[in-house]
Amino acid sequence: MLTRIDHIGIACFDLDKTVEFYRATYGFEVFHSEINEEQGVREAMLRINGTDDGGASYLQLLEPTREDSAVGKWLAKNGEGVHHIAFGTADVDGDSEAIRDKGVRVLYDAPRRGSMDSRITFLHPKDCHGVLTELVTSAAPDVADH
Ligand code: V0V
Ligand code: CO
Repeated sequence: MLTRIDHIGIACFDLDKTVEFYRATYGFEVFHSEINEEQGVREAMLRINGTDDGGASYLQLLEPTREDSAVGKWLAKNGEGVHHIAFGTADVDGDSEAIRDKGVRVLYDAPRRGSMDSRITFLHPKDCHGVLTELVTSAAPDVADH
């Protein structure tokens, strides 16, 4: 079951400048940052709020590490902006299989590693009315997704 918005992914050209904008304008601080080479991103998670299910919602600021990455290609075509939305679930495997059975393309055969050791997969934007949609199970379900 999808229980919350885990994050909104925002593509940017310069992560440090964008982090500074969110800090100076809204007061949001970096909760976590990392480089994910498989996904080709340098990213910062800004924690916005906790939710009733014990999880949290974030803004995920994304700078590409290479031009041919998903975010690099998207930025070249569209410029900066909202790149994807991510729903949180305690069961990314089961939920993605159920959604695949409805005829929506799930991009990975098995979930891959996401931010903070989460497990993630993506639904094709062309099957989701133009929205690249991610499903996330946090690393510590006892803390984040119960
Ligand atoms: C591409 N399209 C999008 C889109 N990206 N539409 C909406 N939102 C997006 N973000 C459209 C694009 O305009 C084209 O439409 C069509 O899809 C094919 O795009 P393309 O430029 O030819 O690119 P592809 O097909 O090579 O790649 C698109 C997909 C790719 C969605 C397959 O971006 C992908 O695999 N994304 C999943 C991985 C990802 O995004 N990683 C970065 C975040 P027209 O022009 O044909 O109409 S990593 C992350 O979130 C992490 C680590 C985390 O949360 O922990
Ligand atoms: Co994401």
